[in-house]
Amino acid sequence: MLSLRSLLSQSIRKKKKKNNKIKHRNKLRRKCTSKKQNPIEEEEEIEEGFSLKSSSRSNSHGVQPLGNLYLNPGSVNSRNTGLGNLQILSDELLLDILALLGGTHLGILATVSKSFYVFANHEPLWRNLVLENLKGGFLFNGSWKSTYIFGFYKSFDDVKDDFGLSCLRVRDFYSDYLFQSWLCANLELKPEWLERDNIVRRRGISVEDFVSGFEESNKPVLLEGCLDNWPAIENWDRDYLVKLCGDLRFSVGPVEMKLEDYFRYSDRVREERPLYLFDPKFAEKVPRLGSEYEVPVYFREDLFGLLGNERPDYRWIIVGPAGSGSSFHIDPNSTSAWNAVIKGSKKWVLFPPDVVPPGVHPSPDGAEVACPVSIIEWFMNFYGATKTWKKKPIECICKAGEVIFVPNGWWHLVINLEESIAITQNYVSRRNLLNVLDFLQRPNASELVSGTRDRVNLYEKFKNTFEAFFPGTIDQLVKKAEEKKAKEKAPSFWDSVLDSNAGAFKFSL
Ligand SMILES: O=C(O)CCC(=O)C(=O)O
Repeated sequence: MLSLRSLLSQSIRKKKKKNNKIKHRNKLRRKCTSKKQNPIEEEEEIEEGFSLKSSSRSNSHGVQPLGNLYLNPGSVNSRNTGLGNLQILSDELLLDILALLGGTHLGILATVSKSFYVFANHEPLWRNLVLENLKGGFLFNGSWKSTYIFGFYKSFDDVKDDFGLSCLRVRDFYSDYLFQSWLCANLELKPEWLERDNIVRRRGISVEDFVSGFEESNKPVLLEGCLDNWPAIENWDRDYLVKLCGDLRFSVGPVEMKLEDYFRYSDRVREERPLYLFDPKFAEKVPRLGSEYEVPVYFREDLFGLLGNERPDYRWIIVGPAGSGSSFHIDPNSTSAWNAVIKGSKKWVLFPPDVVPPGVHPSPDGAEVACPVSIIEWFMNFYGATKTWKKKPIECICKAGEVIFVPNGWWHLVINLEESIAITQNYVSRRNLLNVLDFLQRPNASELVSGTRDRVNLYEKFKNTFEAFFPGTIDQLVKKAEEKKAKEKAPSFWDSVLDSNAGAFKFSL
């Protein structure tokens, strides 16, 4: 019999995104629904040990995975009967069409049939409407639909409180797409997804050891104890930040929000891909934030700094609730990065440049990446595949006070395990200068280069500025890289002895 997981993996929902820096308890184990309502979920709960978040919202419209239809003989999918001729459209296409409607028409459409009621109440549609129409000026109400209505009709009593909108449960509505969207928003991370911890950890190493042991070999490392002197570690929590930042707005996905409003949202939200605060101008907006941390000694050589204000975006404050994070990507412009956790903790999964993570499909020119809609979906459908891979990903949980080094070209995924505050910076040192120059002069630089308006000219500008400061260094680095490559290719003494022996043996036959 099909399990829920196999059903879900048949309908992998892909999202495409630019390969840029985006730049997102008391656990009560309980079953998805009662056995009678949902036999597959019941079985999956026992078989796979999935559990829902203690604060999970019920599957408000009663949508079931398609597999349940086949286990309920005689039942007719009310998804189809209520859509009329539109039933031939896939759920995804139907939702794309509904996304063209404004709030009023979406509201009216919800009254047409039970099926339209479910589709027209799909929360991501209302999320888009809120973000498009109210920008970052919304007060999240517990659901995007109520936030939208309250944003426009403040006197509408019914929507004043969280979850105040009445929700109808629709019987016999089967859709993998809608069910998975709800499931991914409400699923607790499985403990086995967090168990593997195979990153190298170092405390108090010298800069030389960092360079020779990790930067030159382009290997990740988790550095402990190097944020101890940061005032940020002591000071930064949500009360401090809200007070310090007041009414200033920070980049949150496509909008700008006040911190207070963002925390109101992140406290109440239960969605598959929570909005993530990721702001590259935080230190210009609030200079005190910039002065309460310093670049760890290992990362102080940052050659993009030679460009002054013309350098691409390079530092971000990152804030997000549990479940928020960054889906698989490679960092911009072939830079390396460090990411320091100030509050909370983050689960990291990293793959080296020559291994594309399962479920991730970069376009041939690398400008776009198709990957599962959410991080949870990746864990559900693809994480297991890595168990049998020879080249296992590097994984760890990075806790407050720790820094991870992300070498250039490495794929990485990050999920916050609790509300987290972090600082990350991308940089170019002499160890990755040639990679960066190579990246900046690719033929499709206008698509690939990010974090600056002057994408096409960045190569010339950076190369010329660097040459002016360090004449001849690029040639030296090229020569060194060629020597290294030749050394790697040349057979060792023993290989050459064995080769010549083998040859001698062959000819003596
Ligand atoms: O969500 C995070 O903290 C990770 C951010 C990240 O992957 C990046 O800055 O490249």
